[in-house]
Amino acid sequence: MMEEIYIAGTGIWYPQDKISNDEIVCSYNAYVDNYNQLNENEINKGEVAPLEHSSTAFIEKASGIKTRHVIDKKNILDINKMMPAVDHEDESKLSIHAVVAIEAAKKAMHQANVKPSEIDAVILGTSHAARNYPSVAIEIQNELGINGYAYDMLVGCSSTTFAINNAYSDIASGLAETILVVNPEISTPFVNYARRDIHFIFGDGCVASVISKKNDSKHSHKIIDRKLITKFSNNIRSDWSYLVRAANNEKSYDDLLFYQNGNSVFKEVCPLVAEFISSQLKDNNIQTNEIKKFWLHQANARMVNLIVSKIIGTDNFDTNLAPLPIEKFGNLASAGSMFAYNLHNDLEKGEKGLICSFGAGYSVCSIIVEKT
Ligand code: CO8
Repeated sequence: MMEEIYIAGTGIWYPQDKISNDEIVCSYNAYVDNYNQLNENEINKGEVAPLEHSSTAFIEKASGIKTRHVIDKKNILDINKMMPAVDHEDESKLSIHAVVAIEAAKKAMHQANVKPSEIDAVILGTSHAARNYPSVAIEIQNELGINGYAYDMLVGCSSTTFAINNAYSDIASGLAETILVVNPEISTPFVNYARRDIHFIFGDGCVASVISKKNDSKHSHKIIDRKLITKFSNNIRSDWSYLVRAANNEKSYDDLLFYQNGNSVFKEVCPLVAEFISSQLKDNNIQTNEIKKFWLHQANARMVNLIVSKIIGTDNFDTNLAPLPIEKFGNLASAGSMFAYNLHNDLEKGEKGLICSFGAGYSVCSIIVEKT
């Protein structure tokens, strides 16, 4: 018989700075007015297209986002900067990814009731590598005094669930008994705040999870099934890379940042994920009404609601069934689904829930769990 493996505890970190829709729109619109004024002659001659204002009403209707927590509100809203201020990283201090991951990891270890000495590995999954090497996971392992091995992995918005899946596989194979998974998502340095279709979407945050054979925490869920799929798409891309320094063809930094065809993502990913989850439930002989919580990737509130309504066959359901921390935190890239799990961890013993990420790749990972 396959051994039982649990999500034994989780912890989250998010910055204190918070930006409302009105604040982000006010900053963006000031940038637009300034741009249009500076380019007035070219705009009048029809040589440059004027920029259009953003709006709080559009953001709330299109995404469900009301606020986002960020590492540096002041510089993001300053129209002469439009990005957070961060330091170059080097050996003189812990990397930002390590600092926030350690904060979240301490809470996860506390919930899981495990000490660093009981952990056999650290897996860090994130959408953006902080550097090429050494792995930030090894830095975290060293700082927390964890033995065994550690490594970083990148799977866009599915980095968290894919990392949990790796942890499960390593435990199931006997390589480890307890693994710390950390998912720092410091996205705002990579957001182009001068783009109307993107400026409102992302926040910063980090989640950590302890995956273990050990089950002596009141927060734990047994992992029942995992299912993964990837399908190549150019609809969510970032071409930033170490090759940039040597590239022959000219591109601006802005061209290398995150960009997406959000509408196509919406239209293609919703049916893909709904069918994927429905077939997973069928394969496991689980009725849709047995799933008491859908902790889904927080890219867009409409997307979460559409996917759940396709799975359960009605759009008449309570947000309690599919929580939406996106309202407060914005899109936290891969950390979103486990943020939802951490903040809405209220199933009764024996009840089932489903964690599912989806995003760049495309990549999807769905994990069915049962409250112990
Ligand atoms: N204010 C006013 N109007 C606007 C704005 C704005 N801010 N932005 C766009 N509009 C306009 C458009 O120009 C368009 O006008 P028109 O009809 O005249 O062309 C109209 O509003 C409608 O635009 P859209 O069709 O684009 O609007 P949608 O209803 O599709 O909403 C969303 C846009 C919110 C982006 C939506 O498409 C969405 O959420 N899609 C899903 C995207 C998604 O899931 N992406 C995954 C990204 S996360 C991920 O995979 C990890 C990546 C790593 C993180 C990167 C961090 C930097």
